[in-house]
Amino acid sequence: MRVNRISRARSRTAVGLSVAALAVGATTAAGPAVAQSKAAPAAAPACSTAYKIEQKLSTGTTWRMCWHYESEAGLVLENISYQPKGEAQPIKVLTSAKLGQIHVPYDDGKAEYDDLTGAGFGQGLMKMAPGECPGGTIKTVKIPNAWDPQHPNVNGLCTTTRSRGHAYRMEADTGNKVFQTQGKDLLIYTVNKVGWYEYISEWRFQDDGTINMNIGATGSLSPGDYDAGDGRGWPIGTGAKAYATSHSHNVFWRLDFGLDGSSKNKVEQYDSVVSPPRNGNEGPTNKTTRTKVTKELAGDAQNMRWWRVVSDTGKNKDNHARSYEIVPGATTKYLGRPFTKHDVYFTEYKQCEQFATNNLLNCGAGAGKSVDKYVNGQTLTHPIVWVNVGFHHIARDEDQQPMPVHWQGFSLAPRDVTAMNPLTPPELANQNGHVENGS
Ligand SMILES: [Cu+2]
Repeated sequence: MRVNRISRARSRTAVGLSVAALAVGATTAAGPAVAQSKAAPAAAPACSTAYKIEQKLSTGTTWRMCWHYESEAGLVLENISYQPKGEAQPIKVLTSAKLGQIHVPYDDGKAEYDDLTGAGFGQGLMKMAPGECPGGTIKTVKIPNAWDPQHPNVNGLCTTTRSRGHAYRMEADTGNKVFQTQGKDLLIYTVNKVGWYEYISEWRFQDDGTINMNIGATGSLSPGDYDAGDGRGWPIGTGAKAYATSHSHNVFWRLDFGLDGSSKNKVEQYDSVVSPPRNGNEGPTNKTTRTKVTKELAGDAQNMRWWRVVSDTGKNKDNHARSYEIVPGATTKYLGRPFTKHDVYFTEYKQCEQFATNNLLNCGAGAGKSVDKYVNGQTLTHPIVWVNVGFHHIARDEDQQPMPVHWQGFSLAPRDVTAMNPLTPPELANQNGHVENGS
């Protein structure tokens, strides 16, 4: 069923081609990624103009990066750096960022897909109509090892900018002045068709240093799935005949940090515990503790728990170590497989570990093929961060037709990357640390 949907997605390539092409694509896809990851020296992107994305937003922040496209993983962003107006140099954030897998198990147990390495995600890059990249540029992408060798070039990578509303607002101490800025984002996205679904992979780089990664699922429900006769589906046509089978979309992102140009980043976990009032205090107390994550970890989100990746070398002008905090989005964790049981995985960099499940690369005899197996006690010197965000899709009447975009993802928020709000207006630039208002 799914295979037929792929052939619809990418012209009408013979389905038999897919398996062989995938195997070839696996080795070549790994090539450039490896070279880039090992080199990763400078903050400035090292790539030709065609593969460079550089955007100075109207608020003064510049994002720079390189991109390339892999046969299975699709878009890969590399050497991503951030330079707000007060910084003399670009600050490198990530060496590479890409999807690690989209795992789709069906509730009836009859189907389970790995959309990247088993269902043609990368091959399903869609040509974008000009109207769906408003104000931006659509770049041409050459799909490596294209299943349709006659048409490897697809106008399918949109880069544009968008307003996001208030970046901040503050009324001045005196007078009527209101300090306010409307935030601007750089947006980069592709649309990849897998079967009847179309996944919008969106990367959003905000002028305040925040990075958002989201997958939007749209397209159509699969007509072939309207057969859940075992009570696991939801009726979506007239009456109660066509039951769409419920399923999950478990999306993984793979992030190779390179804060301040070094792969030697540290990982920290923070937990806060609230205790009832005592000793005559009015209110409950809350104690926050830091745990250094020095070995590979399969981490579980909890109330008042968070992680950050800390620069080994770089400090901001307040002499605080630069870091990025992982801010999870809404998730529904799928407990059916060991690799989807955890929200975040920190693994030591290994060239052959490229996918969170159904890894195509050979890591040697006995090596695991999924991210849970990559966690095997190694000391973290060059951590790779895998973030797992799940969505349990119980179809509804509104999913026809087309299916409204459903987003899932997470953010990376800067923590002490700059000494102050990177968008601080000049009049407030002296208000760092303890400030006596009105003095
Ligand atoms: Cu779905």
